[in-house]
Amino acid sequence: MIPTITAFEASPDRGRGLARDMRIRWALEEVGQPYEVRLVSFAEMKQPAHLAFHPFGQIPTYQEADLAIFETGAIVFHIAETRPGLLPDEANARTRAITWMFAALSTLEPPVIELQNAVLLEGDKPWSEQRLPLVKERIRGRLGQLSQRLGEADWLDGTFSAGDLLVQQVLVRLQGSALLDDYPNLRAYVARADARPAFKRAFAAQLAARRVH
Ligand code: GTB
Repeated sequence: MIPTITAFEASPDRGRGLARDMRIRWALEEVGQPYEVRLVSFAEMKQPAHLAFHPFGQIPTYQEADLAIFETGAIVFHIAETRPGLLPDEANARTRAITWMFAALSTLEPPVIELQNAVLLEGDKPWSEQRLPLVKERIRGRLGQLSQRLGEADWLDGTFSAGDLLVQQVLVRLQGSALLDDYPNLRAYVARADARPAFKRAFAAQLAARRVH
């Protein structure tokens, strides 16, 4: 059965691929799984019909036959578990790739979201100017560690995996800032992922969805 995902009817990022449906589209493209998209407005996301699929009233969601799930980490993991292409077959390599998925979402992403909130939601607060450098410093710390681990390798652990997909999707959120500039290998890593045909198809699809609305 063809899965259906949800995405913003009108993404505030104006098609820059920053909304989290991009992760799901990309994962589905990597494994060659066709999918359908149901676009939802901000108002619809808070209605009971959508809350039945997503208790926090957000996108993306994923429905396939009698399965309905939310949270991008769980969705990407489900896709990677059920189709070849995003996780290695060998047991230890597979577990290490899954480890990178968790690292992306629980170690790398929180400070990046913190920065976004500090700029967008708290930028007008009197203490914002003092806090912002601290938030940026925490991100730099993580980027330095990630950069060190990646070194000159193409991907974080051997071949491209769902772990790289999620790490790249966190790093792209920093592209508007200068934070990646000190880490040429991380910039190259993001560019390498951007160049993947599956990424390009997913990016074009979310952009096309945006143009319609
Ligand atoms: N932990 C959840 C997951 O990974 O699935 C987080 C889901 C989430 O944050 N969804 C956001 C949402 O539905 C959209 S992606 N927000 C609406 C709401 O909470 O009411 C986050 C996002 C939104 C906008 C931009 N942008 O414009 O650049 C980027 C990312």
